[in-house]
Amino acid sequence: MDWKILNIKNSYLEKISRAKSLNELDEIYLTLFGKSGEITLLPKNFSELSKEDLSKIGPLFNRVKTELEKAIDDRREKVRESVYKQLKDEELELEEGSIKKRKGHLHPITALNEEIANLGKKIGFQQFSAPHIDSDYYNFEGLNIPYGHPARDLWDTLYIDHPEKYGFKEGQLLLRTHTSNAQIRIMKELKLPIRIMVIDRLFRFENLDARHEHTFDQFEIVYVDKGVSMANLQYLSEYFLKHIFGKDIKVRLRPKYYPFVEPGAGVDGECIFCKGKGCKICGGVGWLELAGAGMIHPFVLNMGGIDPEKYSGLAWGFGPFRMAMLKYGVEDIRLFNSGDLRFLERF
Ligand code: FA5
Repeated sequence: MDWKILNIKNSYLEKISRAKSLNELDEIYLTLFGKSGEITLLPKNFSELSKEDLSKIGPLFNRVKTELEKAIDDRREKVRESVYKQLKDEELELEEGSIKKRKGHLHPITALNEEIANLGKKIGFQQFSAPHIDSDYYNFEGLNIPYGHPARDLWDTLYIDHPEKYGFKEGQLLLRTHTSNAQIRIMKELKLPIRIMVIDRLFRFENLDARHEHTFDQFEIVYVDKGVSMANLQYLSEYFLKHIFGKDIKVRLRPKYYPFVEPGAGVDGECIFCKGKGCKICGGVGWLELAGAGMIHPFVLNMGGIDPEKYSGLAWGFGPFRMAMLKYGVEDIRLFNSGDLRFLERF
């Protein structure tokens, strides 16, 4: 064993002293100290050693490990110095036009949200905003989802401890799990008829995968007037989706339960990755759920101070991140928040 340790030491000290770049040193570091690096794996065999051998090998192993780490650090410093020196010695040749200007652009989600906002504005919908940190009442209770109701499990919620720190006196505080937390405020604060859109951020304690983020946007519509029906919902869905995806987009409405609408619907777009056949990205179903929607429940209209006998309303919450996946052919939703320039430069 001691022979093996010394062998690793000698051969790697030699390699380290010859390394000419930081990349080369990173590679050496990984072969030694990475998950299955030579140094990382060595102690696995220590259990086979006698006590006496272990008392010699243990300290030797620790010494060699520290020596190799230090050799890599020192060599890194030397490589850096020589790169700086080289740069200093090089003459900078600057001519007009020799530096390319990098032009920025809007993030694809911001661009899509702007497109949505303009489409809504054209047909008389105005924007409204509600708090990101909100009370349980606006996010759940007032939307017909009382404490302990099983439907709360539909939203994996991030609760906030010690609300007094944020200037609130009592009651449970949370990060809103949907833009529907705006609904009661919209009804209470605005005059009828109501045509509102909320395009904003929300947060969930989510299991992440190709189509689930923890921080994402929703585009909520609240439309309340006399005689509003599911036909308006169908029309508005088509209006927005056909403008955004082109008129060939295949959309389906299917029954879906939300406690704050009756009837409720899920709005799906055909998965462009498998053309409806079912793949990893759409979870094998051939469709990507783009929105939840429905006719506003009389309980919620009452909470908003609106008489459900006289008025009816529709609401939906679209997911612009999911829409952007379909529109731009993005195979993993997590790329949008990644800040990875290689991804952002695709747009
Ligand atoms: C809601 O959040 C309801 N508030 C929607 C609603 C509004 C229903 C008004 C009825 C009336 P849901 O949890 O299904 O519903 O989310 C709505 C949309 O947000 C989904 O269809 C999807 O497009 C998007 N979405 C949901 N979860 C995620 C996630 N983890 N990552 C990215 N997008 C998501």
